Amino acid sequence: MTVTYENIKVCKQSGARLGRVHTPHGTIDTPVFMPVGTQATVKAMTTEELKEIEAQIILSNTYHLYLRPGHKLIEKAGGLHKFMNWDRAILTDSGGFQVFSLGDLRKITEEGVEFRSHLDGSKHFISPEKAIEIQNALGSDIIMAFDECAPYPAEHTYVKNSLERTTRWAKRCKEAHQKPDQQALFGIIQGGMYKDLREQSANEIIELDFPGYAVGGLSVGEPKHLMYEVLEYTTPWMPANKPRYLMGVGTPDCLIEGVIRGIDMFDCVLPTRIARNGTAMTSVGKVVIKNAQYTEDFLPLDPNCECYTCKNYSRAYLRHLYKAQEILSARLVTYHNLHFLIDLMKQIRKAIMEDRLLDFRKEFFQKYGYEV
Ligand code: PRF
Ligand code: ZN
Repeated sequence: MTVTYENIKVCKQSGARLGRVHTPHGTIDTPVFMPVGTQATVKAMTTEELKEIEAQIILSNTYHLYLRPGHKLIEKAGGLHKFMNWDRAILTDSGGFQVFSLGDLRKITEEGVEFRSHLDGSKHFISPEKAIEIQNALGSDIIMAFDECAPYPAEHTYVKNSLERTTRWAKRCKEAHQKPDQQALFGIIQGGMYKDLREQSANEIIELDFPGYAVGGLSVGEPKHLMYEVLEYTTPWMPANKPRYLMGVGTPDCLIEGVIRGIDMFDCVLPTRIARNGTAMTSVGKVVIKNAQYTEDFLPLDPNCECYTCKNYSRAYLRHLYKAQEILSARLVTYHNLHFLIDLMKQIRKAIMEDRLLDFRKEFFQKYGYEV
């Protein structure tokens, strides 16, 4: 098998999993946070910097790379790893979620999704087969099935039809996959916030036997307690010997709660996006660096952080850079935020190893608070 999951232990206090995911481009310690590099770049970070902060896997997007610069060009370059100079693992999302987010610009049929490019309005069609063809050309280590993510809220009938189509599409993805020996195709469980539909989707997708499974359709605007509830009953249906990936989730509190409910992998644009808006995640909660209170604050962004940004620069300096719209502001805060989440996962793994993840959660929330 291309990608395998090796369990190291289960936390006696919380049931969380500590493990390793082996890929053709190295081993990933799980639970893991995957920085998002939508356009073949984690915005503002060089691949050398990603290595410095010990990123083991990054995520990229089929939809964006297909539109620009085109998967054929990336294939000519020798694949996505070579094109972007990243020799560690890459996961690509199938484009399903991105295309569905286009609203009026798309039309869904059984065959696939017709949409207009957000770049120039040109017409395109992505089917399950096309999504796999693009990901085969990109050469990422983990590729995702082409799914439909139902909106929230949505009627039971709508979600049922949508998950059943997602199952049919997952089958087509599996049949279209040309490189199962080089790239692992993960299935995606949908079903919205309905327990019976999640169970149906889990059964149907797991029946197709993928090397890993994702929980999709969460973090789409529902209250957090609902997402936790869905995870709580869904993960026990997922095989223990394969990786479990929660798509598009990456606030510190959701990472901890997801791990406690048996998730191994996460991705989210949040840390990189808010960094560019001048917001840092720190051990004592969020720091909005543009606020006047930091004008003469010569402490590091996070006094408890060991990262390059915190070792070398003050909040007052970072505030100045942000106010002056200097690009270094985005770079330094992005570096810190990604370091913060990767370090949080490291602390989570240590807490699982020591059977004290529930104690860790309590301590973390006391310091960080619940706000993102
Ligand atoms: N499906 C896919 N990508 C995704 C999602 C999904 O449901 C989500 C939901 N939060 C984020 N990214 N293919
Ligand atoms: Zn830092």
